[in-house]
This record gives sequence, C-alpha cells and structure tokens, in this order.
Amino acid sequence: MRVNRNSHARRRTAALGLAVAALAAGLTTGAGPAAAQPRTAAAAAAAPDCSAAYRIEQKLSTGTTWRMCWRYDGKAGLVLDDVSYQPKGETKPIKVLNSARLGQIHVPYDDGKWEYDDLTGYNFAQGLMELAPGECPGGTIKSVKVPDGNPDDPNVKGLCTTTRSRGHAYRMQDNFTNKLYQAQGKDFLVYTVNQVGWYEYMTEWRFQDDGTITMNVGATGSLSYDDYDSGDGRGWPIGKGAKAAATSHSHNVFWRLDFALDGSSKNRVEQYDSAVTTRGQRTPTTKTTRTKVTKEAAGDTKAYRWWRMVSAAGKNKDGHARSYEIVPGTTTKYPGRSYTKHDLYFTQYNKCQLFASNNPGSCAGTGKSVDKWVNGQTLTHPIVWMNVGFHHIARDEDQQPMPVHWQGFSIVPRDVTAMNPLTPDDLAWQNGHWQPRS
Ligand SMILES: [Cu+2]
Repeated sequence: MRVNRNSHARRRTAALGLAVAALAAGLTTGAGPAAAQPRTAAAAAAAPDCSAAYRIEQKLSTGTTWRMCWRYDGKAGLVLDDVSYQPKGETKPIKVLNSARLGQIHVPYDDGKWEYDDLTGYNFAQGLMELAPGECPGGTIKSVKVPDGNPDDPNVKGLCTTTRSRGHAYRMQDNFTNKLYQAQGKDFLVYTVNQVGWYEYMTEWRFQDDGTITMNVGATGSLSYDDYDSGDGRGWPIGKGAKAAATSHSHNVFWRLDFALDGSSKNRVEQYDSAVTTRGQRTPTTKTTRTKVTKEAAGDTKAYRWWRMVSAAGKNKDGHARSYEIVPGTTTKYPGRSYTKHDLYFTQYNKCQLFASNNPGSCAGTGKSVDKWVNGQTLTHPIVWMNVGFHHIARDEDQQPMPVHWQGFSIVPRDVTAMNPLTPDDLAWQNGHWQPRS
C-alpha cells in the first residue's frame, strides 16, 4: 500500500450543531447591521506581484488574447489576479476580474462521522503535485513555490498552461452566397493538481476565445482507504458481493470571484426571472423581469433565473453596458450547513473574507462563513461566491484510479463586444437588424 503523504492530515472534525437561521428560498437579504464590517476597499487595488515569472499571456490562434497574473496562496492554492480579455476587434485588454480563486472544498460524509474543509483545514495548497510533461500536452509547466511546503524543496513543477480545441465555435451557411462560415474554438487552460488525503483535485480554469471563463474542480485519485466501513446503508458495495461499501459523501466546492469589469470594482448585480403565462388554446406568453441586487444577498438557482455583473465603467461599441452572466453548473445543494444552503452569495468586498467556511484569520466580528457575511451591506464592490455540490455515491468503476468527476460553472460575456468576438471580417457589417446587400 502506498503511503499517502497527506492522510495524516485528515482528522475528525467536531460536530458543531450550530443553529442555522432559516432562510427563504430565492433571493434572501440579510437584515443585520452593517456597521460592524471593516471596510477595506483600498486593499482591492493592491497590485499583485506581476513580474515576468508570474505573468501569463496567451494569444489564441483565433485572435483572442487572455492576460493574467498568477500566485500561489498557502491555503487557496492557485490564485489568478488581474484577468483581462482582448478579442481581435478590441484595441486594448478588457479587464474582467481582480481575482479568481477557490473559496473552499467542503466534504461531509453521509454517516456524519467525518467532515472536512480541505482548503483551510487539510493542507490542500501543500498537496500541490508535480505534473509529468504528458499531463500538460502542448503547454508549459511552471514551477511553484509552495508556502509551508516541503522544507527541503518547496518548489513544485505543478502549474500547467496550455491550449485546447473546443470544437465548433460557430457555423453558418450564408443564405445569399452559400458560403460556409465556420470556426473551431480554442481555449486557454490553466490548472493545478492538489492531493488531499486519498483524493487528487484538479483545479482547472478555462479561458475561451469567445470570452467565456469556465472554472471546474475535478476529483480523482482514489476513494478514501479508510471509508470502506459503511455498514449502515450509507455506502455502495464496490468489492466482490456485498463487501467494501464505500461511504457516500459530498464535495461542496466554492469559488470566490472579485470582478472588475473595465477596471472598476463598482459592478452592479442584477437578477433576471422569467414567468410563463398560459392562455388557454393561445400561445403562452413569457415575461422577463429584472431585480437589482443592491444589498448583500444569498441566491438560489432555478429554471428561468439568471444573474449578471454589470460594468459601471464601460460600454461596448453598440453603447450597451458590458456585463458578465453567471451560468451555474449542475449542482446538488447540500442542506446540512448554513453556508451550503444557497447556490451563490453576493457579499461586499472585505479583505478578511476569503473562504466560504472555516474562514481563518482575525476577521473580528465578521463570522466564519459566507452566509454570515450576508448582513445588509450595500454592494459597492460585490464579491461572488458560487457553491457547486456533488453527492458522490461510489460505483465499481471508481476503482482504480477513480475517474475524474467534474463540477463547476461559467461566466459568459453579455454585451462585452458589440458582436460575436469571433465574427469573420466580411460579416462584420451584419449588426442589429441588417438589410441584405444586393
Ligand atoms: Cu468523492
């Protein structure tokens, strides 16, 4: 048996049994006092160390350039700062994010015996794995100095940057000329692998040539060696016959996004909901309404609901405010903890509030988890916390190694450019209600 270097770090956590405030479904705004929160907006502007070794710039073959700075945090692992997007038709980079990072990986087991906060409690960052060249095909593997890492050699060749094809970005057979317009999309990928206990987590950031950013965590490695004991019906047998029931558990992954559209953190949050009204035999109608989210809030996904972050500073060439839409991924929301009860949270920026649960540091009076930070402040610098859960009931195929299972979400440009950023030059005139040319 291979000795797992981090398995000692897995310890049983105390069952806290905290009382949880009942929160209504949908948009929930905390009503607590705002005055107790320290305000540190100036810290947001603190420039990351972006010397050449920490700068990432990739121009994709379709003409889009992504730029960012990377650093490695002793708890969060990979952090991407100052992320900007420049499609071929733009003369300068369009800033999207001040900072993007994981906000927690919370892993409670179904039998109630174990519960882990992998980032803040179980040395996720220190588990950075060296990547073999074949794991970063066509790309570059950067060396990462791991805080509190191996004292003999804290440098791990563990950060991959590479590109990948995505399949069709678009296809259109021109109605008038019969000309085929098609493009194969290209993505820029940045990823690390971190071992925690028996698991290995892939943290993948995917920057598409169409402006979309998709963030995913993939879990692989091995099922927990210590959890084949499920005799109480809370596991799934994965050995011969009814033997070796691997205990079922959840992976609740949080991301923390600090937007800065067009370089300003004063973004506005909007929620959209659509309602369909039936009208007997006539065609139903659908009405979409916008709700401005001006104060800290918890939100829940449902059909016909979406959110966007709107730029306070910039418009596209059509005169429309730039924005990024938040597109949730498939999730199984875990109702067991106050901080996992909602799919996303909008909180006012606070430099102390970095992890969705078990938040360390001296954040006096601000509470230990993201749900506590929704307490009535006006959003002048909103932070987005996304919670994506996966309930893992093991299957025979999980041995061995365990196939990667992914969870995550996307942010997608909405009116960042006036047209498709990949529009070919000879279609660039077809904006709005265009008239066919003879
Ligand atoms: Cu799992």
